[in-house]
Amino acid sequence: MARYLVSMESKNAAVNAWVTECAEYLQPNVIKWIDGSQAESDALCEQLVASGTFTPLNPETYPGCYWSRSHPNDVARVEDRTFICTPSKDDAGPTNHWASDTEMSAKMRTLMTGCMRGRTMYVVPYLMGPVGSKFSKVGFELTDSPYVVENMRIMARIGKPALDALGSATNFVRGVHSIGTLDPEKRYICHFPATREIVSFNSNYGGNALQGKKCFALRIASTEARKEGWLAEHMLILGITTPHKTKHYFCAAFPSACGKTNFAMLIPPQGYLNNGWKIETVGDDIAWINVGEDGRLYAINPEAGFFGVAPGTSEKTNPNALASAHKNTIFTNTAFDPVRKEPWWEGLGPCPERLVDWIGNEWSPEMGTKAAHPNSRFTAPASQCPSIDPAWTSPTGVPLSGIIFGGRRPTVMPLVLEARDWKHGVYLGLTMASNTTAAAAGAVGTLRRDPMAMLPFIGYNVGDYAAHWLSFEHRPGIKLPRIFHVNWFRTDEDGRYLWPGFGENIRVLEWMVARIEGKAETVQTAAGSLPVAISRDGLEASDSDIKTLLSISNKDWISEAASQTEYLKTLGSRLPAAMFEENEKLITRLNAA
Ligand code: SAT
Ligand code: MN
Repeated sequence: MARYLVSMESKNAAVNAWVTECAEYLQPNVIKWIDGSQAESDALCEQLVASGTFTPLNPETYPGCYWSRSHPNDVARVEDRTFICTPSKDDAGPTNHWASDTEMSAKMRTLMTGCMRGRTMYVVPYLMGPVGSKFSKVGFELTDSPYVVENMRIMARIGKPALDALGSATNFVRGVHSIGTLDPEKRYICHFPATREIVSFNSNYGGNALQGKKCFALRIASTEARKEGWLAEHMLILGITTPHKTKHYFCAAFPSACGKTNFAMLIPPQGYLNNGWKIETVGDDIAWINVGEDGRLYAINPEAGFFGVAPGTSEKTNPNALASAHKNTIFTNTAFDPVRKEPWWEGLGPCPERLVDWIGNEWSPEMGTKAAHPNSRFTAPASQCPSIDPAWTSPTGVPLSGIIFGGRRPTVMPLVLEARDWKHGVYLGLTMASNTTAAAAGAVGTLRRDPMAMLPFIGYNVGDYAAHWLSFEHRPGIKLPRIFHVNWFRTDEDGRYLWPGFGENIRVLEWMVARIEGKAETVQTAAGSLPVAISRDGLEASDSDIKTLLSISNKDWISEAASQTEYLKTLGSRLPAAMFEENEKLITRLNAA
């Protein structure tokens, strides 16, 4: 190439050819290869401060931390601008926005021609998964956003570990990202599973722009997982140690902003701590799950950091998240205390005297607006989490004893129920629903079905996805974990939460562990198996609330089952008949009860 004097820092010819080809149409002024070093990070942060994108925080209380604001129109994932690009619409299925791969590819090429003019293009090699794990995978993100580079540095293993893992292989995920003009009308988040390509344009926000996360680790990876016989899921991973020193790992799927981070970092109540219970964190958002040689499922966390929701995070609700985010952390769209030079958000604690809100204006409580955006985030290294599990970087992953599904359900769903078997568990996951949150653009607080909390992230046809989950039952020698459904968000008629949540959620895990260890009884209901009782020692909850939480209303469930039937019908012709059969069995059980 004549126009760019690209010094190729990779020894991989396929990488170099692709970077050169992209630079030709993106037309950056400068190309900078990211090596992942501290010196490189220091220089980039200095540049981000000079340009006003980063405000350094208090070096005593928040060393190495920065406050940042996005464009006010660019604060969440944009599901209606997110596309799965395949030859046939049927491959993307009824839950995705589809575009023809050839058409979208050509369109993005045209739209993005020259978009990096006058800018630096950073070449970010990144590894998803622990160093040395055969389950880890390599991607490259070409981006003109130093903000993205600094976030990727926390969220993935960037630079050398990725180049080392790739070696001379050519199967890296090819990602192109440009801030463009941030024009929401021309915002595109495109996935090309067949060629392992990701293109995102006109957004600088988390899930749209940090391509390792939802784009690669969920949408592209889920497509590959199906072909290769594993699972890429929107799940936290936690370990629980019992007083008799047994340890169990769980994966749990909740939609965005439903408390995955809090659950993954749960601090048990004092009585539980005294008795020797311990919770440790492997990951808070994504799990890649493979079948081990012993037939058990093993999970790795493909990420290296947390991209957690700030509002509501406090010493009381999640001290581990706060501790993780007290150094080397980027705060995006929180409020800023200009006196203490600290971030602030609703729910953190007392409101400081002076505040700048997430839009950049002086703010006071009388204004009636929120100081921090409801989807404001902290990007923090997972290694800084006090509860991080010793096995969080284990190349083999951690063996799973249980899989948990859950959502925000003010009614219908009990605190916990156990699936009757794998098929029923898959059905519970596929039909799970939740009240929407601020993590995605759109209305907040309306009930939507969200299969396995993967609705925005399944990279292929949801019917094939259900079939893939079901197929695990037939794998030779498989030892499947139990499947549970939980609901921390049950309310009474006045909207009061019946369950205290947070640390007290360990009581539900305790019951699950007892089930797994064969030590707890259940009540069989039409909906699934419920606890006879859960431990209430030291729990502040009334008998009647507990009774509501641990029972089902047949009347409510009959309409729930009918709504599930209607939902299954929207999932298209590839949905396995087994899912309709589960629905029919549920209705039969309810009618017999
Ligand atoms: O998609 S993000 O990574 O920005 C956050 C989320 O919705 O889980
Ligand atoms: Mn998520």
